[in-house]
Amino acid sequence: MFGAPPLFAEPLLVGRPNIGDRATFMRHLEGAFDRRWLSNFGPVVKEFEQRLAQYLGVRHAVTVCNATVGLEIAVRALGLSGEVIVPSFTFVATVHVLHWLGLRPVFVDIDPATHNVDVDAVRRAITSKTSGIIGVHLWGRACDTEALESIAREHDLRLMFDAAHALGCSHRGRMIGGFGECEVFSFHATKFFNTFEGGVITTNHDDVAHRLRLMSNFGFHGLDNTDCVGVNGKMNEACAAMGLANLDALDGFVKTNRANYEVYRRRMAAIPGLQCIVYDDSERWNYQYVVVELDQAAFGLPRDILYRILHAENVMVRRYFYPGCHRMEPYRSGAVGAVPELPQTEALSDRVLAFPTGTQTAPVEVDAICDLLSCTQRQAAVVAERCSGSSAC
Ligand code: T4K
Repeated sequence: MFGAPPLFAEPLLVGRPNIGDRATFMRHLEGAFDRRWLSNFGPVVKEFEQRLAQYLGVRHAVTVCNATVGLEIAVRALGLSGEVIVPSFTFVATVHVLHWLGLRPVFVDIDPATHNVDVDAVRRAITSKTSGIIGVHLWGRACDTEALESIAREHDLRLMFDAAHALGCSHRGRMIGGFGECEVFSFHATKFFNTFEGGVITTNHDDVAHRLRLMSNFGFHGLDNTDCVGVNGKMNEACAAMGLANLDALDGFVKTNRANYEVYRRRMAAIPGLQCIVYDDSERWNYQYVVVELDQAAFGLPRDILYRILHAENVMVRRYFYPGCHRMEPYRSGAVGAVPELPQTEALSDRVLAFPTGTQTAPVEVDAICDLLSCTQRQAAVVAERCSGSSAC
């Protein structure tokens, strides 16, 4: 700080890729080269889909080139139209997909305890034009799927989940993947489990799976015939090779993330004003997002000052998901109607920080980050104490 070299010589990043065994990846890739079969439902993709379906305990796993396209295909496959209810506190892809497809995203607020959609707000947002709900299992913590399923049944709405963060996480003992009519996972490089780019749509509904497969391949049914509109949403063999190598390594990724998370959580419990996300032992987690809420009064500094201090020390925390989609373009200019007030979303997005973890971050580095946080908080408290009552401050 203040002219001294940063605490870390190299930046510690959120979202550093976890990479499984390179030889396994290369072996699958060599097979694809030998076969001269690189895309369009090759054997590596097929094996990857089978292993995913087995791991998640679902009937169908339809791989896609990324989760954004996966969400678009899912929205089309479920036949959503008009208005779709969605949280604003999410990565902007969830919302862009709807606007991109000509639908109207209807933003709802979140429950500050879970960061997921507030189910009462969902009920209040239903109109005669509502066709569906997209819940987002933020940070891998499941939405209140039971409440959302019952709202969907009651109002005859389609229900799907953006499960981009949730591979390897469970809800009431069941792996996320089989809730709603379908769920969409991201395998982007920054996710705890990656295929460079990629994703999968999971479902237990045979008819939905059929449409997903058609739509991810231009609607083709046979060589010269299309059954419906479609897009090129296919995963290729190289991405699936990465997926197979990373599936073998998945338990190790979780173990590493958990070790880091436990250091963060233990250390932050002793720092006033910081509240680390709780992943309790009642479920399975991937521990990918170490999300921390900062209480400015108790910590002594605003979130954005701490953000700058950490960046100056090469701890590249992220403000996921500031400022909330409804305060981003084109939504804040009213592209989908009046901009709603979402007090919980706005307050939470002003106080969150996501910290580095994953296989490129060691527990000893996490300890050093927490030393820095602790020291910063103590200094802030001293300055606040000295300034109290002083007109110069
Ligand atoms: N729904 C939700 C809830 C999502 O969070 C996402 C994606 C989606 C849907 C859509 O999924 P995909 O269509 O992407 O499959 C990143 C990711 O690009 C995005 O996938 C992810 N969510 C989002 C939360 O994070 P940015 O804008 O933060 O990316 P960027 O380039 O700033 O990188 C993030 C961090 O990762 C940096 O610290 C750098 C580091 N990084 C990144 C890459 C690509 C690496 O260390 N190595 C790498 O190869 O969006």
